[in-house]
Amino acid sequence: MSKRALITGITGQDGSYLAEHLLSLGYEVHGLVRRVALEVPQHRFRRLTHILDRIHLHAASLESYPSIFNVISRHEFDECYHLAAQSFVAESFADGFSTMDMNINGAHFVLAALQQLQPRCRFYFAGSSEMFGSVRESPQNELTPFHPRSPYGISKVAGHYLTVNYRESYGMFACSGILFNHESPRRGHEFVTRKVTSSAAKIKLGMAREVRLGNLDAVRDWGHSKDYVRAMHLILQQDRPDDYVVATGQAHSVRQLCELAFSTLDLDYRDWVVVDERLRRPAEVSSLLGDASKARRVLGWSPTYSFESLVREMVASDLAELESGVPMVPLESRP
Ligand code: NDP
Ligand code: GDR
Repeated sequence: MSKRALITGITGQDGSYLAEHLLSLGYEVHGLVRRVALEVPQHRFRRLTHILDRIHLHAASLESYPSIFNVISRHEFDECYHLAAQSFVAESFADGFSTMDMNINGAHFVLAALQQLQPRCRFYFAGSSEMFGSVRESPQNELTPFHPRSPYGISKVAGHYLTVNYRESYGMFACSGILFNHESPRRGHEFVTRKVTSSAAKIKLGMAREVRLGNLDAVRDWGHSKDYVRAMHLILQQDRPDDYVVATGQAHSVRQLCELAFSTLDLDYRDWVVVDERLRRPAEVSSLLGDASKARRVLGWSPTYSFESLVREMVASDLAELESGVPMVPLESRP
């Protein structure tokens, strides 16, 4: 019998790679999507086009407990990956209230519905290195104290502890993956890696004349989403539930990201990058670096992409997409 998994946030970067990964392992994959996504599938399902006929989609929203309860009451799931969230840190400063609502209540709704209806379903929470924020030590591991620096980071700390609390209170197999930044050609354009790689490609093709960025000195531990969704799956395959840091252990600055992305196209980033102070955040997380020794030891996980191969893949993909003139694969069918 194949296992059945529910992925919230299946239309996002990680959700789409995780769905592919689980399908390749023989899972029956279900996804939770917003009702509006079903209404404009060409745009909202662009990361899922190639697998739409192999997954089952259900309409629900993080703001609505009844909609989540309804989906979980209709199907038995072996595993639930809760990835849906307002995931853009800068946006959480602009609208902290809706970020808190979606990210904290959303996680709580999924946990509560599972506890009531399917307490044996294994649960994964998408925790984040943003929980470390103003870091107390470097590199950060599972024992490093949290000090979030944004409404987003605060919402993820709450979701993390909700997960731990359901595990401790009800004996649920509930785990939090504390994942450091991970990117891919499917990354949203608002995040700095994709902004830089797509802008470099546009500049190369004469379609843009500059890219405006905020803090070039911010340092992040960047990995590839494909590697990180493998870790999510492994976390739920262990004998006992636990929390894990997932990271590459290699840190680079936004400036180094720019240098590499532009040099891949024989460009000098200093000719094209404009620092715009308005893009700085009210409170910045200056540097994050993960220590994933526990994930390596217990899960047997390790990343396959280097920073260089990640950035080169993203630049090549953006260039090819722009040259083809077809930014998104057209949708042929809808579920
Ligand atoms: P994305 O922003 O690409 O995807 C977010 C997903 O959440 C989308 O499918 C989106 O649906 C869905 N969503 C947002 N709001 C709602 C809502 N109100 N109701 C239902 N669904 C909603 O994020 P990623 O794939 O990059 O990240 C996945 C998760 O991992 C997130 O929780 C993120 O915070 C967390 N994370 C990500 C890291 C990273 O570096 N990528 C690192 C650490 C944690 P729609 O398409 O309709 O907008
Ligand atoms: P982050 O990713 O906030 O770490 O959250 P993002 O790519 O947005 O920022 C990374 C760093 O780059 C700096 N920066 C800029 N960022 C953006 N977006 N745009 C700019 O123009 C710019 N200039 C400089 C930022 O200040 C920051 O320091 C991501 C998300 O995926 C979260 O959901 C996830 O939890 C964390 O990674 C781990």
